[in-house]
This record gives sequence, C-alpha cells and structure tokens, in this order.
Amino acid sequence: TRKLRVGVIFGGRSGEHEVSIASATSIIEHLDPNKYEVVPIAITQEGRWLLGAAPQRLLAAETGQEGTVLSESLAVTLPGDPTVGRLVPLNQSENVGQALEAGRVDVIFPVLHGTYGEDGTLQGLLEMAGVPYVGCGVLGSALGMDKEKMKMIFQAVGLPIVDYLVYRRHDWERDPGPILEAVEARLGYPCFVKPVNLGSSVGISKAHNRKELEQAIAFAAEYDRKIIVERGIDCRELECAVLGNDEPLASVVGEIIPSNEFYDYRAKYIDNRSQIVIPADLPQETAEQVRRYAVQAFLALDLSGLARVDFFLQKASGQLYINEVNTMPGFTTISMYPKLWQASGLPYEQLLDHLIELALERHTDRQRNRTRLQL
Ligand code: G1L
Repeated sequence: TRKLRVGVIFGGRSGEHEVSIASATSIIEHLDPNKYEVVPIAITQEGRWLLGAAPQRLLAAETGQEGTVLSESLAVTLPGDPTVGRLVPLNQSENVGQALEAGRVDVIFPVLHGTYGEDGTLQGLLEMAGVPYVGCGVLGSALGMDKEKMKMIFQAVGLPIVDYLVYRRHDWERDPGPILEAVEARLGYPCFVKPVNLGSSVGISKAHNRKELEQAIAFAAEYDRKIIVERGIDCRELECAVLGNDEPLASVVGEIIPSNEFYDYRAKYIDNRSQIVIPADLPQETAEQVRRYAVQAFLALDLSGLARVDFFLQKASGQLYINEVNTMPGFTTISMYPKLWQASGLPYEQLLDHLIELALERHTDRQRNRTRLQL
C-alpha cells in the first residue's frame, strides 16, 4: 500500500518563526517513515510559500537565518510533480491551493503560530482546498486566538474565569482616563495586560500601579487593536492536554514553575528556565476537576484534534480558574503537550499517528454534511 503523504507547513510571518521550525522539525523526525512520506512546505517571513528543496534547507539550518536561502528559492520544483524539471513559482497561495488540491498530499500538519496559521486563516484555505489537516478547524482556531471571545464562551458554559475587562485601542488613545479608573475600581493591582489576539506571551505585562498600567496598555496596544486586562492572582499554573474529536480525552495534569515573575515570552520560548512538573503535585479531586474542565472547554469552543488547556490554581483559596486554550501548543519532544501525553502512556510517535487519524476522521465526517437543499 501507498504511504500517506503528510504535508508539514511551517515558518510563517509571526515573531515565532523559529518556534515553528523547531516544532516542525520534531514532527518530521518522528513521523514513521514506513507509514508516511513527508512533504515539508515552508512559508517565509515575507509570506512566500516554498516547496521542494528550500524547506529542507530551512529545516537543516533550523536557526531562522534564512535570508539568503529563501530569496534564491522563489521558484522550486515540486517533489512528485508530473512537471518535474520545470520550475514552479510558489509565491502565491493560490498556487499552493492548486498543489494541495491536485492530491499531492493526503493530510497537512499546519505548524504555524500567530497571524497566519493559528487564527483560522490557513485552516480556511485548507478547507477550501478540500485537504484534511491536523488540529482545530476555522472556528476553533479563531476562538483559540481571541482571548475575549474565548472567555465569553467559558463564562456562558459556566467555566470559572478570572475577572477581566477589554478595551479597544481606539478608545484608549482617545481618552485613557476612564479606562484607568475602571480597571482600578473593578480589578485593582496587580493586573495583567495582554493583547487580545496574540498566541504567545508577546505584548504582555504585569502592572502594580497606575504608571505601569498606562505603560502596559500602551505596550499591548502596539500588538493588537483590542487589549484585555485581567485581575492578577497569586496562583500556580496548571496545564492539561486534550486529544480527540467528538469524544476528547484529557491527559494527566502538568504544572509550570515559572523562572521569573510570570511565565512570559522569554521564559516560555527563549530562556528555557521554566520547569515542567508532570504529574503536578495536586489533590486527586483537583486534578480530576482540571481534566473535566479541559474537556468541557474543548467542546464549548468547538475544537478538534488537539488543544492544551491552561489553568490557574489560586494559592490562598484553592479556587481553580480556566485561563485559556492553546490550539497550537509547543510541539517539540520536550514541550508540555507531548510530554503530558507521554506521561499518560502515549509516546510522541503514536501521538502523531493519532492526530493524523483524527484529521482524516474529521474530514470524512465533514463530507457527510449536506451542502445543498434537496426538495
Ligand atoms: F498540527 C498540530 F498537531 F495540530 C499542531 C500544529 C501546530 C500542533 C502544534 C502546533 N504548534 C505550533 O504551530 C507552534 C509550536 C509553532 C506554535 Cl508556536
């Protein structure tokens, strides 16, 4: 039987190009070569799509020093292309759409963070091309990127969330006074200020007084038109991995021990000083509650495939809060999501197998839907 052709799309426009390359490298290295043929597909920081030799070189370099490599690779040959030998320019996504549609890949791993790839836009392109893909669909991916809409849904289904306020950059720039007063009256200090829309911890800061609050909001406003302010609580940070489609399963619970005041972009992706504890040292009831909430959140946001669900456990009260879901968690072999499944009895290679099965299952299930009215 023919091997399944697995496209891995990585790179992208965001500030997390390198993170994407690291996760894509782990995935590619652990896909069973007896079952799968890997087709790496790179997106440059300028938004160009690359197939063939160029992505391979990018993966080999693995450093993000792709400037010269990419600019000379605007035209590459497609592996397995009937027109092999001819140069195929791939600087337009419509060409990639055609390539995908032509059946050169059977399933896609979209390993992209941020503006294109995690917010549902790439998923939309893949839906239109009719290609099965791993992970959440358009709606789930979009909800996973919007902290405000996510919280609104958590609230609607009765999941406990930390109190928050959301502001628009437009209103902030017009008149910051009422915003500062409202935050102080309702949330107080310390509070966390974040862009509503970014995946990672970019643009986040903690404010202890009015001056810091002003700076924090101005900083977050550089990254997004919507800014969320959350009450700061003294808490432990717990994470749970969810895997599945209609009957999602929750992993054991892990804990992040941050290396500095909060688990910021630097600590998360660069310093690597934060520690992961699996399983988290918790009363059994707390761990079970985390796992139930994680599955509830997954279903409430209409997620599929996978998500990492993050929680706060307030130290003083023992109160558990859901923080957010991450539909594209870090995915190297030492990242929390794969480690949580490893500790739950599912090794990395089998996790990849399962994600591919779930992608194909979801695709088949979608094809069942009637798309027109038959009278
Ligand atoms: F394809 C999966 F499995 F759904 C998937 C896709 C993307 C898992 C994890 C990720 N992660 C990333 O894309 C990222 C680590 C680059 C985000 Cl920073």
